[in-house]
Amino acid sequence: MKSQTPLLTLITIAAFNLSVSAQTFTFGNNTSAGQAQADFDDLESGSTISAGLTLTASASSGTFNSTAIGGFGINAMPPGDITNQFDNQSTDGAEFMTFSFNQNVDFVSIELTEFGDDEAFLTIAGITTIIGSNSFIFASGTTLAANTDATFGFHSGNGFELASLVVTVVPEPRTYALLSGCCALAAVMLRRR
Ligand SMILES: [Ca+2]
Ligand SMILES: [Ca+2]
Ligand SMILES: [Ca+2]
Repeated sequence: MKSQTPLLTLITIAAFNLSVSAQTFTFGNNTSAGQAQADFDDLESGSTISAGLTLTASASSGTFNSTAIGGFGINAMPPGDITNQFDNQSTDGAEFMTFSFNQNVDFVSIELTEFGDDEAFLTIAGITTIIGSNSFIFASGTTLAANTDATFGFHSGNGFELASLVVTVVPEPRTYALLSGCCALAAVMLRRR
Protein backbone atom coordinates (compact mmCIF):
# COMPACT_ATOMS: atom_id res chain seq x y z
CA MET A 1 0.00 0.00 0.00
CA LYS A 2 2.77 2.39 0.95
CA SER A 3 4.27 2.32 -2.55
CA GLN A 4 1.02 3.59 -4.05
CA THR A 5 1.23 7.01 -2.43
CA PRO A 6 3.78 8.68 -4.78
CA LEU A 7 2.09 7.03 -7.74
CA LEU A 8 -1.29 8.41 -6.77
CA THR A 9 0.30 11.80 -6.30
CA LEU A 10 1.78 11.68 -9.79
CA ILE A 11 -1.55 10.66 -11.32
CA THR A 12 -3.32 13.42 -9.42
CA ILE A 13 -0.83 16.01 -10.67
CA ALA A 14 -1.17 14.76 -14.26
CA ALA A 15 -4.98 14.74 -14.09
CA PHE A 16 -5.00 18.23 -12.62
CA ASN A 17 -2.84 19.55 -15.47
CA LEU A 18 -5.03 17.81 -18.00
CA SER A 19 -8.29 19.26 -16.72
CA VAL A 20 -9.55 21.90 -19.15
CA SER A 21 -11.37 24.75 -17.51
CA ALA A 22 -12.86 27.78 -19.21
CA GLN A 23 -11.26 31.13 -18.44
CA THR A 24 -13.47 34.20 -18.70
CA PHE A 25 -11.93 37.60 -19.37
CA THR A 26 -14.40 40.36 -18.50
CA PHE A 27 -14.11 43.78 -20.08
CA GLY A 28 -17.46 45.40 -19.23
CA ASN A 29 -21.09 44.79 -20.11
CA ASN A 30 -22.52 48.31 -20.26
CA THR A 31 -23.87 48.01 -16.73
CA SER A 32 -20.70 47.11 -14.85
CA ALA A 33 -17.00 47.45 -15.54
CA GLY A 34 -14.89 44.32 -15.86
CA GLN A 35 -11.28 43.58 -15.05
CA ALA A 36 -10.25 45.63 -18.10
CA GLN A 37 -11.27 48.78 -16.24
CA ALA A 38 -8.23 48.29 -14.04
CA ASP A 39 -5.86 46.54 -16.43
CA PHE A 40 -6.35 48.28 -19.80
CA ASP A 41 -8.11 51.60 -19.24
CA ASP A 42 -6.34 54.54 -20.90
CA LEU A 43 -3.44 52.35 -22.05
CA GLU A 44 -2.16 51.75 -25.60
CA SER A 45 -1.36 48.18 -24.54
CA GLY A 46 -1.55 46.11 -21.40
CA SER A 47 -2.04 42.67 -19.95
CA THR A 48 -4.45 40.92 -17.60
CA ILE A 49 -4.44 37.53 -15.89
CA SER A 50 -7.29 35.06 -15.34
CA ALA A 51 -6.40 31.95 -13.31
CA GLY A 52 -2.78 31.93 -14.45
CA LEU A 53 -3.57 32.64 -18.11
CA THR A 54 -2.18 35.98 -19.31
CA LEU A 55 -3.85 38.01 -22.06
CA THR A 56 -1.75 40.79 -23.62
CA ALA A 57 -3.44 43.29 -25.96
CA SER A 58 -2.66 46.51 -27.82
CA ALA A 59 -5.02 49.03 -29.44
CA SER A 60 -4.87 49.77 -33.19
CA SER A 61 -4.89 53.50 -32.43
CA GLY A 62 -5.31 55.74 -29.40
CA THR A 63 -5.93 53.87 -26.14
CA PHE A 64 -8.25 51.26 -24.70
CA ASN A 65 -11.17 52.75 -22.83
CA SER A 66 -13.35 51.16 -20.20
CA THR A 67 -15.94 53.34 -18.51
CA ALA A 68 -17.11 53.26 -14.90
CA ILE A 69 -20.43 51.65 -15.83
CA GLY A 70 -18.85 49.36 -18.40
CA GLY A 71 -18.44 49.23 -22.12
CA PHE A 72 -14.99 48.53 -23.48
CA GLY A 73 -13.54 49.80 -26.72
CA ILE A 74 -10.92 52.01 -28.28
CA ASN A 75 -10.63 55.75 -27.74
CA ALA A 76 -9.05 56.89 -30.98
CA MET A 77 -8.58 60.42 -29.64
CA PRO A 78 -9.84 62.39 -32.68
CA PRO A 79 -13.24 64.05 -32.31
CA GLY A 80 -16.23 62.05 -33.47
CA ASP A 81 -15.02 58.74 -32.12
CA ILE A 82 -17.28 56.67 -29.90
CA THR A 83 -14.62 56.34 -27.24
CA ASN A 84 -15.82 53.16 -25.51
CA GLN A 85 -16.58 51.18 -28.66
CA PHE A 86 -14.79 49.41 -31.47
CA ASP A 87 -16.09 51.52 -34.33
CA ASN A 88 -15.07 53.00 -37.64
CA GLN A 89 -14.56 56.64 -38.44
CA SER A 90 -12.73 58.63 -41.05
CA THR A 91 -9.65 59.55 -39.05
CA ASP A 92 -8.40 56.22 -37.76
CA GLY A 93 -10.47 53.72 -39.74
CA ALA A 94 -11.78 50.42 -38.39
CA GLU A 95 -10.59 49.88 -34.83
CA PHE A 96 -9.16 46.57 -33.67
CA MET A 97 -6.93 45.09 -31.00
CA THR A 98 -3.94 42.81 -31.48
CA PHE A 99 -3.63 40.26 -28.69
CA SER A 100 -2.03 37.01 -27.57
CA PHE A 101 -2.10 34.53 -24.68
CA ASN A 102 0.88 32.93 -22.95
CA GLN A 103 -0.58 29.44 -23.45
CA ASN A 104 -2.34 27.68 -26.34
CA VAL A 105 -6.07 28.42 -26.16
CA ASP A 106 -9.31 27.38 -27.84
CA PHE A 107 -11.86 30.16 -28.29
CA VAL A 108 -15.24 29.28 -26.76
CA SER A 109 -17.47 32.37 -26.93
CA ILE A 110 -17.56 36.15 -26.99
CA GLU A 111 -20.13 38.65 -25.67
CA LEU A 112 -20.55 42.09 -27.25
CA THR A 113 -22.77 44.99 -26.17
CA GLU A 114 -24.29 47.90 -28.16
CA PHE A 115 -24.31 45.27 -30.89
CA GLY A 116 -27.16 45.68 -33.34
CA ASP A 117 -26.67 45.58 -37.07
CA ASP A 118 -22.93 45.10 -36.54
CA GLU A 119 -20.25 42.60 -37.40
CA ALA A 120 -16.97 41.98 -35.62
CA PHE A 121 -14.04 39.90 -36.77
CA LEU A 122 -11.42 37.60 -35.27
CA THR A 123 -8.36 36.72 -37.33
CA ILE A 124 -6.00 33.89 -36.36
CA ALA A 125 -3.10 32.88 -38.59
CA GLY A 126 -4.67 34.58 -41.61
CA ILE A 127 -8.07 32.95 -41.12
CA THR A 128 -10.91 35.35 -40.32
CA THR A 129 -14.08 34.49 -38.44
CA ILE A 130 -16.93 36.99 -38.86
CA ILE A 131 -18.84 37.50 -35.61
CA GLY A 132 -22.43 38.40 -36.48
CA SER A 133 -24.15 38.03 -33.12
CA ASN A 134 -23.79 39.71 -29.73
CA SER A 135 -23.43 36.29 -28.08
CA PHE A 136 -21.24 34.28 -30.41
CA ILE A 137 -20.04 30.69 -30.06
CA PHE A 138 -16.82 29.87 -31.95
CA ALA A 139 -16.49 26.76 -34.08
CA SER A 140 -14.52 24.04 -32.30
CA GLY A 141 -10.87 24.13 -33.28
CA THR A 142 -10.66 27.94 -33.23
CA THR A 143 -7.23 27.66 -31.64
CA LEU A 144 -4.56 30.28 -31.02
CA ALA A 145 -1.00 29.13 -30.36
CA ALA A 146 0.81 30.53 -27.33
CA ASN A 147 2.49 33.92 -27.77
CA THR A 148 1.05 34.32 -31.27
CA ASP A 149 -0.84 37.44 -32.32
CA ALA A 150 -4.52 37.41 -33.22
CA THR A 151 -6.66 40.43 -34.11
CA PHE A 152 -10.22 41.29 -33.07
CA GLY A 153 -12.24 44.34 -34.02
CA PHE A 154 -14.77 46.22 -36.10
CA HIS A 155 -15.92 44.72 -39.40
CA SER A 156 -19.16 46.54 -40.23
CA GLY A 157 -22.03 48.47 -38.67
CA ASN A 158 -21.90 51.42 -36.29
CA GLY A 159 -19.71 50.07 -33.46
CA PHE A 160 -19.92 47.82 -30.38
CA GLU A 161 -18.31 47.12 -27.01
CA LEU A 162 -16.34 44.04 -25.95
CA ALA A 163 -18.06 42.60 -22.88
CA SER A 164 -16.32 39.26 -22.28
CA LEU A 165 -14.26 36.55 -23.91
CA VAL A 166 -14.19 32.87 -22.88
CA VAL A 167 -11.31 30.56 -23.82
CA THR A 168 -10.01 27.20 -22.63
CA VAL A 169 -6.34 26.36 -22.21
CA VAL A 170 -5.18 23.57 -24.52
CA PRO A 171 -3.09 21.07 -22.52
CA GLU A 172 0.58 20.90 -23.45
CA PRO A 173 1.80 17.70 -25.17
CA ARG A 174 4.12 17.11 -22.20
CA THR A 175 1.06 16.80 -19.94
CA TYR A 176 -0.20 13.90 -22.03
CA ALA A 177 3.32 12.42 -21.87
CA LEU A 178 3.29 12.71 -18.07
CA LEU A 179 -0.13 11.06 -17.83
CA SER A 180 0.79 8.18 -20.14
CA GLY A 181 4.03 7.76 -18.18
CA CYS A 182 2.03 7.45 -14.97
CA CYS A 183 -0.28 4.87 -16.54
CA ALA A 184 2.71 2.82 -17.70
CA LEU A 185 4.24 3.00 -14.21
CA ALA A 186 0.94 1.99 -12.65
CA ALA A 187 0.68 -1.02 -14.97
CA VAL A 188 4.21 -2.14 -14.02
CA MET A 189 3.52 -1.76 -10.31
CA LEU A 190 0.21 -3.62 -10.49
CA ARG A 191 1.89 -6.47 -12.36
CA ARG A 192 4.51 -6.77 -9.59
CA ARG A 193 1.93 -7.05 -6.81
CA1 LIG B 1 -11.87 55.00 -19.15
CA1 LIG C 1 -13.82 54.07 -30.83
CA1 LIG D 1 -23.87 49.00 -32.68
